[in-house]
Amino acid sequence: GYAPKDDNSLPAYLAAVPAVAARLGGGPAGWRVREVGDGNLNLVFIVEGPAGGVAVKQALPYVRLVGESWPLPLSRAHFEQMALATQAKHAPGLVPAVLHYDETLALIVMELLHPHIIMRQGMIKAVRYPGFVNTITDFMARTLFHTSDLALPAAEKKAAIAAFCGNTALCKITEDLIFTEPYMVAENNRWTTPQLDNIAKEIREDGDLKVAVSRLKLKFLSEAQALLHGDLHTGSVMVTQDDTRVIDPEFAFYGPMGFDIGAVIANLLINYFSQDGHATPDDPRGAYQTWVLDCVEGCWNDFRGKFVALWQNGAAGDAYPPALFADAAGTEALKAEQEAYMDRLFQDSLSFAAAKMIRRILGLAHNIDLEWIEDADVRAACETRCLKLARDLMVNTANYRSIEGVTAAARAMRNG
Ligand code: SR1
Ligand code: MG
Repeated sequence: GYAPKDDNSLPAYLAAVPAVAARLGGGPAGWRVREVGDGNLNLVFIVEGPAGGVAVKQALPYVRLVGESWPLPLSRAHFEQMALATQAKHAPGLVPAVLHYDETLALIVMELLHPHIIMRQGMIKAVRYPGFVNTITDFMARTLFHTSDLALPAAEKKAAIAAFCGNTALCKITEDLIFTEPYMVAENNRWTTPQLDNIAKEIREDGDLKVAVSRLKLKFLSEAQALLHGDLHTGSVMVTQDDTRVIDPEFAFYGPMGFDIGAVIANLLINYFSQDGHATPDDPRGAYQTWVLDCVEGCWNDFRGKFVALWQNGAAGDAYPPALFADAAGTEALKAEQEAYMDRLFQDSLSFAAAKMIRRILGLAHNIDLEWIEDADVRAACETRCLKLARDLMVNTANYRSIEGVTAAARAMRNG
C-alpha cells in the first residue's frame, strides 16, 4: 500500500531497485538522503551514493502547501511519468530520464540533475542562462507540435487525450486558482501588502477583465490542442550555464498550446518587474532586465519559427490534409494559414500569460521573485506594474501585434 517515504525508509526501498542501486553504488547504509522539496505539492528527495545520485519525487495525498485539509489524488504521479515519457520521445535530452516508477507509491526516481539549480533561483540573483531560449523553444515547439492534430492522425490523438483526461484534480486547481479566484473574494487569495487592496478590488470589479478571463477559462476547459506541460514556470526549469531541463509535468493534459507558452512569458515578465526590488547601488539590475526582455522576445519569436518549420517539414496529422493543398494555390494558401494560426496562438499566449501574472500576485500560489522583495512599498510597486500590464494584455490583447510590442509596454510600465 501507499505510505510516504522518509529519509529512513527510502534507502532500503531503493536498494531493491537494481537500476537505481547500480547508479548509486555501494550499499544503502552509505547513501545520503535529503528531502529538498520546496514546491507546493510533493516530497522530493536527493539520494547520493559513492557512484552517483538520483532524485526521487513522491506525491502526497494532499496539497503540501496547504496541508491535509486539501486532499489531492496520488494519480498525478501517473500522469507525470506519462508526460515525461512523451516529452522524452519528442524532445530528447530536455527532460530528466526516468529510472523507475512505482504506481502504488506514486513515486518516480529520476536522474539527478547536477549541478543544476531551479532557474527562478538563479534569475532572482540576476544570473543569465545563455541556452535557455533555445532549449525552452525547442521543448515547446516539439512537444506541442508533435502531440497536436498537425502531427498526429485523429485516432492516435484521441487515444492520447483519453490517456491524460483523468488528470482532472490538477486541472481543477488551475481552473480555480488561475481563472476564477483572483477575480472574486476567495479564501485562498492572498497578497502580501495592504497597498494592493485597491488594485485587487479594481480587478474584482472589472467586468471586461472577468469576461476576458472567463473566455480563457473556456478555452482551457474545451480546447484539446496538444499535450501541455501544464505548469511551465521558471520553477519547472533546471539550469546550468550549459544545460536546460524541464521538470515537473504533473499538471499535464491536452489543452490550449498558449497556456504553456504564456506561462513562460508570464514568469519572465514577473521576474523583469521584480528586479527593481532586488537592485542595489552595488548591483543595479538594468542590464539584466534587458536580458530578461530579450528572452521574452526570443521565446516567442524562436518558438514561432521552430513550430512553423516543423509544420512545413512534415505534418502527418489529419488537420490540413495535404490533398487539399497540393497545387500552387493551395501551397500559398497553406503558408498564409500557417502565419494566421501562429498569430492566433500569439494572442492566446499573451492572454494566458496575463492570467498567470495576475494569479501569482493575487491568488494562492506566489512567486519568490516578487515575494522575496523585502521592502513592502517597493514590492507593492513592482506587483502593481505587473498587474497593470497583465490587465492590458488580457483585455486589449489585439493591440499587441508583436512580442516587441509587449516588451515595449513592459518597459513603458516600468518607466512610469
Ligand atoms: C495548490 S497548487 C498551487 C500551484 O502550485 C503549482 O506549481 C501550480 O502552479 C499550482 O497552480
Ligand atoms: Mg511543480
